[in-house]
Parts: sequence; structure tokens; C-alpha cells
Amino acid sequence: MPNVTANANETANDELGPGAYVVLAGGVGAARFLEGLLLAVPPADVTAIVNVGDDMEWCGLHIAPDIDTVVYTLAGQVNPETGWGVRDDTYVALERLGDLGGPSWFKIGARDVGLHLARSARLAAGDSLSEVTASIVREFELECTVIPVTDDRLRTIVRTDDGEIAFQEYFVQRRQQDDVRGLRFEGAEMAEAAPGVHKALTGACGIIIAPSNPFLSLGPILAVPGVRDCMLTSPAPVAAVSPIVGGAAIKGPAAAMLASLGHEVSALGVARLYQDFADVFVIDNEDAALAGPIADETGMTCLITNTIMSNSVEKMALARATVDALMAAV
Ligand code: FO1
Repeated sequence: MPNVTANANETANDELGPGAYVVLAGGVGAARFLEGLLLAVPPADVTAIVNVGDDMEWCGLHIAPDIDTVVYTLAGQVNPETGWGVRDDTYVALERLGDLGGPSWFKIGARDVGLHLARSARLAAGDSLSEVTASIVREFELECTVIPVTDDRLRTIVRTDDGEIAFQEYFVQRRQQDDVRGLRFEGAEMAEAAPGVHKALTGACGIIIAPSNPFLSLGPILAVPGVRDCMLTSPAPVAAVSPIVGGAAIKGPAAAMLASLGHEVSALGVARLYQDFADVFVIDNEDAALAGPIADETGMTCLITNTIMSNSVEKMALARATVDALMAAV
């Protein structure tokens, strides 16, 4: 059981240097990509800047699903069936909560809840989300750095035909069945990037946008003031891995959202979203025919490779190929 205790001066990776890779990360797809990256380069060289737009208050606790998915995955503790939550967890506490009329639609396991209790207690005591996250990362014995994009309150609000709803209500409770008409990142305008975010982006030797949802995962990260500017001005090359393969999302509602928000449902549709700052776009072998159109229209170099990460070998191969393409783009 992790011991998430306070520790003075804990912040981001101070050792950024020539081998530093920064990954902009959402949940499951990003965590799998990071698993491969930690096999491909020294783990201490990796910093993940993670979305917090999915965070929610649940029964008075602060839940940070994307941070936890990254941590549980890299620690080898994630539930392999779902890609989130803890392996072999039980739901006895949740059942009792449901019996008592509480919100049992969000599946918080009994092991998982211990982490939320520890995090929430420290936040209530005045520690920042990035400090608490650094402690959790240390207690799970991870060698990489994980930073929430901001310590401030930032929440993704989804506009549907039934009005605006909170992110997890859209994603979990209503099972992503609403057409998404727009997104709002509540709190983003006033948010400050967490300590270490700007330094990581400007000091990196390469920045990688994980195969995450460009709207739900990258949207909140890029909405934090200064982050998009860092991406535009950083001397580091930027690679983005397409979460769309053969016109479908590897996981989640990315394809449906591209359509409902008026974009082409293809890797080209995603490439257009990143063309302002990305140098390399990574597409699956299945989309090889799009490499020419993507390069012609966006100016990005395309890496064509297997992007389906079914096992450790494939995860590492994708990360290695992405890093190599990044270095070739310098
Ligand atoms: N996803 C679900 O589809 N259903 C759930 O009940 C659920 C619970 C949950 C609890 C903790 C956690 O860290 C993640 C959880 N997720 C659940 C995943 C989460 O909603 C999404 O993966 C992300 O927010 C999208 O990246």
C-alpha cells in the first residue's frame, strides 16, 4: 500500500537535459505508450505531463483518473481488463455505498480508494496536486516524473444536445452516447501550469503527444495558459501519435468526436489539429496511404509503423520508432 506522506521540496524532474523526453498524456493509450517509452529510453529521462480535465470530486475525495491510470500502469498494478483501476480490486465498499444510496456508477475499487483518501487528505492539508503526485510516483517506485498539467482546478465540461454535463457523467455514467457539440475547460483560463511544466517543455530533447484523445486529453493540457506557446516555441522536435487507425479510435470516443465536431474522421483529421507545432506524425501501417496527403498538407514528416500496442514488444517498438523519428527531425 503506498505511503503518500508529505515531503518538502518534492517537485518535477530537475535533471532535464540532452536525453529528456516529455510526453503529453491522457489515460489508457498514453499509459501504454509510456510503458513502451520506459523500456526504450532510461526511465529517469521521461516526464509525463498529464491531463486533469477528467478529475472529479467523488464523495468528498479528489479522483485524478489519468494520473492514476499512468501510475498504476507503469507500476504494473493496473487492471489489465479495463486499462484503469487496480488489478484484482474488490468493490465491497462501493456496494455498501450503493446500498446506502450513494453514487455507485463510478467504479472505485477498495484498493483504489486508499489512494484517493491519501491524495485527498494531503490536498486538504494544503499540499498541491503536483506535490502529492510526486509522492505517489515515488511510493510506487517509478523512476520517471509525472506532473499534472496544473495544480489548479480544471474540469472538462461537455456540451451535448441535452445541455452541458461534467466529463465523467458524459464518459462513464452516460457511456459516451451523447453527440459532443463542444467542450469547455472550466478553470483553464485562470490556471497556471504546474511547477516543472514549462521547464520540461522548453528543456526537452523531444516532446511526444501520446495516442490520446486530441479533444478530451490534449484539449485541457493545451488550454492551460502558456502550454501551447511552449509547444510552439520549444526548440525540441514534437511528435504526435495518431489515436485513430483506419478511421476508428483505438479506444474511446475520439472518432465519434471528430465527426460531431466537424473534423475528418481519419489520421489526417487528427494531424490537422497538431500541425501548428508537431514535426512528426506517427500513423499506423493500415493508414500508410495517408502519409503523402498528411505530409503535403501539414508539412509534417510521417512515420508509418505499427501503433497497436498489444504487448510489451509492440509498446517498446512504437516508442523506439517514435524517438528515432524525433531525433531525425532535429
Ligand atoms: N471508466 C469507466 O468506463 N467506468 C468507470 O466506472 C470508471 C471508474 C474509474 C475509477 C477510477 C479511475 O482512475 C478511472 C476510472 N475510469 C472508469 C476510467 C476513466 O473514467 C477514464 O479512463 C478517463 O477519465 C479517460 O481517460
